Amino acid sequence: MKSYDHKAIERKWQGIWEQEGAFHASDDKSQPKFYALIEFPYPSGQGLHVGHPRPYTALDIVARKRRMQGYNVLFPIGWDAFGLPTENYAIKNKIHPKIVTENNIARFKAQLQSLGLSFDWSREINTTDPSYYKWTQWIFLKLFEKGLAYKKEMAINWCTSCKVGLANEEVVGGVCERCGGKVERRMKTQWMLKITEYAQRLIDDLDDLDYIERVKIQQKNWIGRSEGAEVDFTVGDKKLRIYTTRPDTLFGATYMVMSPEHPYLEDWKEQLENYDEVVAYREYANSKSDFERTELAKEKTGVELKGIRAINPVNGQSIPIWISDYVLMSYGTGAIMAVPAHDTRDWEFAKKFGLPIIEVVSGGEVEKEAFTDIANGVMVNSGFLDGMQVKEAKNAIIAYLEEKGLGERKVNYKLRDWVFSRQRYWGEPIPLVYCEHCGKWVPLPESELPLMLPEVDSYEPGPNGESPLASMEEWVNTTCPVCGGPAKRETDTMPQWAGSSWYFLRYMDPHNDECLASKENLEYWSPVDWYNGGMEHTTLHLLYSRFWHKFLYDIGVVSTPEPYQKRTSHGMILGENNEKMSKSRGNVVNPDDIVEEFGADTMRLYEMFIGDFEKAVPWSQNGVKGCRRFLERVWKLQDMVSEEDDYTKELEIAMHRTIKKVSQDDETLKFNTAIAALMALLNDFYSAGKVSRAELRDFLILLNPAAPHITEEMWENCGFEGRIYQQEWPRYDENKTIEDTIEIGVQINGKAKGTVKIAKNAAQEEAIAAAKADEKIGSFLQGKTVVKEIYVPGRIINLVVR
Ligand code: ANZ
Ligand code: ZN
Repeated sequence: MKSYDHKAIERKWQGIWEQEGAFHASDDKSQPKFYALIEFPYPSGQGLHVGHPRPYTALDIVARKRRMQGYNVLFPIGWDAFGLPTENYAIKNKIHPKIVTENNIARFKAQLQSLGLSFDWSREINTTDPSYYKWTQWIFLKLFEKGLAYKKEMAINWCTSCKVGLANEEVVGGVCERCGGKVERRMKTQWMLKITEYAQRLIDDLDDLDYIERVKIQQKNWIGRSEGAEVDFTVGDKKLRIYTTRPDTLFGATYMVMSPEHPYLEDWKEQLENYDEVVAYREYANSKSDFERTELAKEKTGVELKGIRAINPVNGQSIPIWISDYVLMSYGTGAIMAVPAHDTRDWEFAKKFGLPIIEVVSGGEVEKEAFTDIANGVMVNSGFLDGMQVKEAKNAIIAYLEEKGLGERKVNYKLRDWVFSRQRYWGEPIPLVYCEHCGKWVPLPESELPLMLPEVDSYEPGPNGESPLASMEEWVNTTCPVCGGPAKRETDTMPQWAGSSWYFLRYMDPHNDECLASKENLEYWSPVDWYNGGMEHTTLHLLYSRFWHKFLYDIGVVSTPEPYQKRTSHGMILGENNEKMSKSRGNVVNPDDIVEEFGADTMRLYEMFIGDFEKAVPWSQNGVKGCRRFLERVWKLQDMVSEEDDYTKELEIAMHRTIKKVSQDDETLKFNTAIAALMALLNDFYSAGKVSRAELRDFLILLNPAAPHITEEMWENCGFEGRIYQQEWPRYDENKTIEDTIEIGVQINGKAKGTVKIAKNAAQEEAIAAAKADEKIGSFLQGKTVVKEIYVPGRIINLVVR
């Protein structure tokens, strides 16, 4: 037999699949469908990272398996190609971003194709293609038409190095998410999308979705629903309204705090004895990001308003008013009642400025720290609330406030509207013009879409952060579609999140030029059945695209209220020493090198075998070699085939068990243990010294989704009919899977840490994989490197870690 030549085999089968259109989704809607989706890549200049193939291979396994189970599978790919890195590169190297994008895509595409992923390349999309962004613009116009896009002068997060406004989500730890540059506050007029109108539905509808729990939790926290009340305090002839989640503590309010940007401060210009000090403080606060302002740990600052005081509506007490940066204008009403006894920030502020602390919920020592436990406290010093539990007191005080007209029950959300303009070149033009005569923003008629991105000489933003489009007078000056008078185009472009907010719909009908996708196709393919992507996209892309989809549902474009039925997420691949892979650390593994030396099948298998799919794992070149050795042993099965056409008696149970195990594990993200089961079965073949045709046949099918090329080649070599990708997924008989299992102890560095259940005759790989997959054992391994694995059959597993 020839030796295992991965290069020849992989080239051959990639060519055949392409030629046969093996993985094209069919338009025959009589079949059951399955839509598997991965997050389409941003074609950066760095090319593919070894982190990319991990989720791609996982869903490729699912997609290939579903085809074998008789589904019409849509497993598409495309390019999320607008955005800053490309534009910055274009500016630096004086190459048009379009060319940069083309080159990057060509490289990415070749890399992805070399991995044998079963994408339907006939549906490839590109967000920068006018035939695509025509529909991004169309959706924007619909949002505009329904009043969900509006322009607002606002303080924005301004990245001083990218020279671009950032959404709150793009500021991480006070710096720019992309470049790590300093973020300042600036006033700017921006297009906004009213995602807040969908806040409640975005929470409620999570209930019916199969998202992994941590995604649901993060989305809920991000939307940040809280229940409380708004209450009016009297200040002179004005009512100063506050928002509180703890109206029960109203008797403990010893001062008020307003945001330095609160509009009342201007109204009080005359009354205030220290107006200058207020203005100076506002400037100081403005230089900081919201993140810095609200950080719990930071030293509290503030200015007392001299010359005015507030009256607490429930006890008539006169209390001082302060301004401080920790109160944001963008949340609640921009003013709070401060209850230092029961709120940590207020407590620190009161201690610093010597303000009184009055306990209103008993159970703590409020002179030492704020008492914030709401489950066990009882109300004190609170008039008619005394003796009540917190929850009871909350309802009682709200009823009282509502009855007296002093306030009302109120739900608030942390979620802010989505800042939808960027003052940059490489994005979708916003299809609106401003007409002086009509006195408003006027949408372009649909027939004028796409509004093409014009050619410019320089893509650099202007010195004050204007979009590069602003300097193109010829393009900017146009006529009003309504009155025909002179009008000016909007020169901001859309943020990178625009194109990815609906791309999964375009895959359903990518070449349609009448609509974003036909009704029949949308109905047939929706929703995406399984979407896998990074946890870092939970609060941005995932929320944005759910919002757009709900909007499209409301206007009758799509047929389901939610875009994705199931959402899972993968862990990162780290460098060998458990550090993040990066150029500066010199620990980057190039997937091309692995594919070249060991083959795509080894690469794929390794990335699935590397560890728990949901956790971060370090790369291991030895692990790669191990997977290659496994495939070489698989290859040699060709010399061991017997003439028997059934399962042999000896291996019948092992066959049924393995089919069951692989079938189930591939559904629950346990690709590593699925592969371990195949390794164990291979050992069984070797122990028997032979493999029957039926055994080999099903073994190859089970292995095919993870290692598609070698299995296709062996299928052909062994004279099985057709292609392996056209076969049916093997079935198992539950009665024939029953076999003795044993419970076995697991040690880490010689110390007993738990037990796992394994098959009595489990092979070393299987036993070790079961131990690693165990939740308890796994938690001891987090962040460690396993240097030695010992298995004493039937007795003990010992892992030596560093
Ligand atoms: C009085 C009080 C007493 C509060 C107490 C808390 C505990 P969440 O849950 O995040 O919605 N707050 C209201 N508006 C604010 C703003 N614009 N900037 C900063 N803080 C603001 O938090 C609501 C609580 O955060 C509110 O309830 C208010 O403080 C504060 F024992 O009011 B609380
Ligand atoms: Zn007009």
